[in-house]
Amino acid sequence: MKFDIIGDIHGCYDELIHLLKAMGYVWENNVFKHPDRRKIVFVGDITDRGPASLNCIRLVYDLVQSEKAIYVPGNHCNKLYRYLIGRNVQIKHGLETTVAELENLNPRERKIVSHSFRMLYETAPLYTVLDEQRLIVCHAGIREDMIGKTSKKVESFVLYGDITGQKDINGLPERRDWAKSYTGKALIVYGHTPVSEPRWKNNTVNIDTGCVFGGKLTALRYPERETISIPSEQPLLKEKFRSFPD
Ligand SMILES: [Mn+2]
Repeated sequence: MKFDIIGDIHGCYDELIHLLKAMGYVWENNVFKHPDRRKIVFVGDITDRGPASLNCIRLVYDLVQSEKAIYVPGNHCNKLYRYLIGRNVQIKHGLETTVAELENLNPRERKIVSHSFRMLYETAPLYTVLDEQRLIVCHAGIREDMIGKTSKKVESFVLYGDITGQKDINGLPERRDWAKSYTGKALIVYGHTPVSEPRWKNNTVNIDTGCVFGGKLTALRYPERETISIPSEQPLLKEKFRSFPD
């Protein structure tokens, strides 16, 4: 099986459609299909901040339902899910855009899209192990010793990365560079931390190229290990991108 793994979308629906078409997916019988029967894998954070989060939910839900795609959740997905099941979450850091879209719907439409997202989230694996354990897709990363496990500690790492609990000089949560010490054989494909170009490090690749911050939406084609990107239609916010010393 061949895969096209797509980075953090954050409501950038138009760029997602462009990317799927650029990779050869065709719209047929109300679903995107690839003539070579490739499968899409989403790294999570499909909603929040961008202009069309609900369309992203609808499309990802339909693709997963029709077994054309696999979805793993990101931290924004986790928070939206908790909001939808009535937990007391803070409506900020991008969630406010998705909530505003929901509030613009009539109650029936709102119920449908909320139900779709809840189903999507509840049936999603925390991360996915593919191609006979040669490929792992997870939102923020995973340590080699965590592969195959699903404890609370693993969940936190997969959703938020290797956080220290401290803030960096820009006031953002400090994240350790876990990829730097990864020595595993499986290729780990992840997102979560916006970088201006896909970042390869020790058999890991970060494909969150900050589409919602004016970067680009990137996919990794596997097993080819080639990336393809679509430029963002959003204004560029340079300060949102991180760089890593090698
Ligand atoms: Mn994230």
